[in-house]
Amino acid sequence: MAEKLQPGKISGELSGAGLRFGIAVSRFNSFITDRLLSAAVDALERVGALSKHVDVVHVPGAFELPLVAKKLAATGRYDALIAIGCVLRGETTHYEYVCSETARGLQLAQMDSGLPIIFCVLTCDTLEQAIDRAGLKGGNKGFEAGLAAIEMAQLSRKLRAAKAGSGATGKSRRK
Ligand code: INI
Repeated sequence: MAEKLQPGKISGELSGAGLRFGIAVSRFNSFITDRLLSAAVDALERVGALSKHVDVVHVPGAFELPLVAKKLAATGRYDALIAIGCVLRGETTHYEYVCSETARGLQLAQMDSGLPIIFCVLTCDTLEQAIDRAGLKGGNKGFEAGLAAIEMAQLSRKLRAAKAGSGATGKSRRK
């Protein structure tokens, strides 16, 4: 009978010790983004990240997040970035442009740089929906983003180590 397959697992632990994070946060709808930022910082703090290893950069609106994320990534200083914004649907198509270009720009920055960039941009129809996601009914997406940043930073480290041939799974390779 064939051996039961036991795949090697590579996962990112939730430990922030020694990791550096950059957070880009938009001032537009700061009533919401301030709450997302506090929760993201809280998540980083709870898993052992240090103040001196977390930088926060403010930008005018969500549309400006991709460029700043790209510049932060280019410093080589960080293990992961978090982009925080809140776009609310208005009467015009402006909403669609801001949402799609922000998402596209952040994904491009992430793929070009190879640095994890966590997407914490709320795109909501109403302020009420945004409030729900910034700590009222739907939890706080900022906290989730903080945890995602830690996990992705750890995972990236392991995959870098695996690439360098140091056995990221902790299991020896079977011959
Ligand atoms: N920016 C936001 O972050 N959220 C919004 O809801 C928003 N709306 O609705 O217009 C918004 N617009 C500003 C945009 O992000 C840029 O800062 C601006 O266009 C200057 O480039």
